[in-house]
Amino acid sequence: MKIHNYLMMSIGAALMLVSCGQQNQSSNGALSSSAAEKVYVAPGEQDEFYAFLSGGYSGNLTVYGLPSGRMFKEIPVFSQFPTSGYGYSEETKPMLNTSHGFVPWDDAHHPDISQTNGELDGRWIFINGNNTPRIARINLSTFETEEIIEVPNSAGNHSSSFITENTEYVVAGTRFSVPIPQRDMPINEYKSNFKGSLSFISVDPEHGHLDLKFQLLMPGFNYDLSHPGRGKSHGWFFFTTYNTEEAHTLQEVNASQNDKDFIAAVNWKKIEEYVNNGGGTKMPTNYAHNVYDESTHMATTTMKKEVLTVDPLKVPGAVYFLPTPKSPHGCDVDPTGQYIIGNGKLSADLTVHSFDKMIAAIEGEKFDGEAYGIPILKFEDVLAGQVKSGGLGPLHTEFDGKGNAYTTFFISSEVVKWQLGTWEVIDRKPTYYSVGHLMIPGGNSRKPFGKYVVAMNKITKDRYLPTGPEMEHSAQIYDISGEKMELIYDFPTHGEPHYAAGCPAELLAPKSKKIYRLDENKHPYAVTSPTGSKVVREGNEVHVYMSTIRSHFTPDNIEGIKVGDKVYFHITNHEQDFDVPHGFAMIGQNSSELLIMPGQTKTSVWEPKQVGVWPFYCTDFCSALHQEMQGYVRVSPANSNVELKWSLGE
Ligand code: RUQ
Ligand code: CUA
Repeated sequence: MKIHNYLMMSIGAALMLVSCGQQNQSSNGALSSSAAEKVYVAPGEQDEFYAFLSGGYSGNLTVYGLPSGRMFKEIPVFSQFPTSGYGYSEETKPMLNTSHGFVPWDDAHHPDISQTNGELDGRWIFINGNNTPRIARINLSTFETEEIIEVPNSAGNHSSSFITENTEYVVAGTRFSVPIPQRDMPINEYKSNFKGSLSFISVDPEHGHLDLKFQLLMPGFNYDLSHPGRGKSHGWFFFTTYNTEEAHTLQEVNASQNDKDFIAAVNWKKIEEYVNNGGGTKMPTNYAHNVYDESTHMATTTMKKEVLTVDPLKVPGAVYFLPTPKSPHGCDVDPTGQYIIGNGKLSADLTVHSFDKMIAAIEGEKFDGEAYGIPILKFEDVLAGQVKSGGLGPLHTEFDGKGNAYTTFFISSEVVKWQLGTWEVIDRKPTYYSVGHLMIPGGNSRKPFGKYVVAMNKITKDRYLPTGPEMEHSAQIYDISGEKMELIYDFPTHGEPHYAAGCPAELLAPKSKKIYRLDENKHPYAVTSPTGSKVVREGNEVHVYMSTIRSHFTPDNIEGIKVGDKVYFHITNHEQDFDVPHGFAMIGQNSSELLIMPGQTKTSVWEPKQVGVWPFYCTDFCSALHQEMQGYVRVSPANSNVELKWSLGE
């Protein structure tokens, strides 16, 4: 596939590594000085855009700057994260509860930033957990995960988490169809028995709180990706499907039989109305809803027992199928809301449907049969055009807001720029290598910021210094401000980014939270003044109410703990200064350290198993006396009568 030709030259003490031989990479590629200037953000200067890249199998979300490609943060979402103690602290453990118990990992794919009137508003970012179906909401002022809702009756939560243009709903569609409700049955009875659920989760406009409003129970296809209508098509949602064959084994052959699969067009406004008028059927189920409260610094889990399901046949006019070749993957809607693009991954051409034509065909009742009672529109009646791209394996499309679309091709490893309306290919540039998703800031909105496109690639190979058999995935930034795309930068990512969301820095930076106010701390174990520190025994449980400030813990000596106790360290950080967290780590604890933000309280549990005098310390280098920030706990035998006492400076 490519030629590796490393030429190593040592000049004096310097070692230069030059990679050449890639046919398409000419001297005016990423190494030219004008390209370097385009991505150079001088020391002390800041980036123009935030980019949020999903972490795929890392379960988290990473934050980068564009155009520098500098990584700013990893936001823990579905995975335990020892760096901050997320999923380890008592306050955040409930975030990872599900109906399957504590699930400390997921496969996070598609972030989407909240919108108002179809434009990014920068309040929240949503992301899906693909494996144990969940949707998370992250607050974009604290950059913390605030809410995770499990999605019942779903499996492989992939056509998610996309939002409607006023953030009315975050939508989650199932990739796998399954028995609904789940039950013991032969797998080969899949066909016509399994169902695919499309979930509409409402978002409270004030606080962002999520509520599973209704679930549409669709035929047993695979629902791959989705995007909302916008502008004229606001009120509709579009889902690509594959495996309309309803195969249950050897999918690579059996799910590729049909010449065309479908894009499902769902009129959610119509279904919302139906549901608001008492429509739908309540079904018993069990799913977790986890909410983090910023004032108590604590998450709680509520198990929900019921879901409202909707049979599409009960709401005439709500769902239609648009035939789309050939096992389409990406389902993308242009900024005007007129064009719906199906990226048929086994097709050479891109299929573009017209919203106006779709409405006309529906009104003219020109159907081409039905599938399980859902009308199928005629392909020719809804087709706006086809892009004869010459590429192979189209996956995803984004838009620049200037009438152009950019589609990734996995097999031919390129980004292709084409024009909406004329369907003409304008430019194509190779990616290194095998691009999956791509992202233009605001590319999934009415108002994209078409300056850069970021390609996220599946294979890295020789792009960076080798790091053993596994390389981090690579991303590439192209300048798209001109007629032709220009590759200007390469940077490594973390996990496997499937999709990203970007927005102008000025939308988020000014409102980014600096501290939590100590006088607003409502944590039940908070210590809001240093004199409030204490140690309280309740049977085998010991609660340490601890405070920290540069450079000590109060208390720092504790005696009277016994083997068999369960010790809760509730630590309040008394700093009220930006970017001064303190850490806490206890020897031998079966957990991670904690990072406690200014004004925040977090709890770490320790169950001492050995007699002795055991140290704890601050893990974050917080001052010149950081190494002095430490203390001891004396652990006595289970039957000892050493008195409980604590102190600082005695
Ligand atoms: S989607 S590229 Cu195409 Cu989840 Cu991964
Ligand atoms: Cu506090 Cu180091």
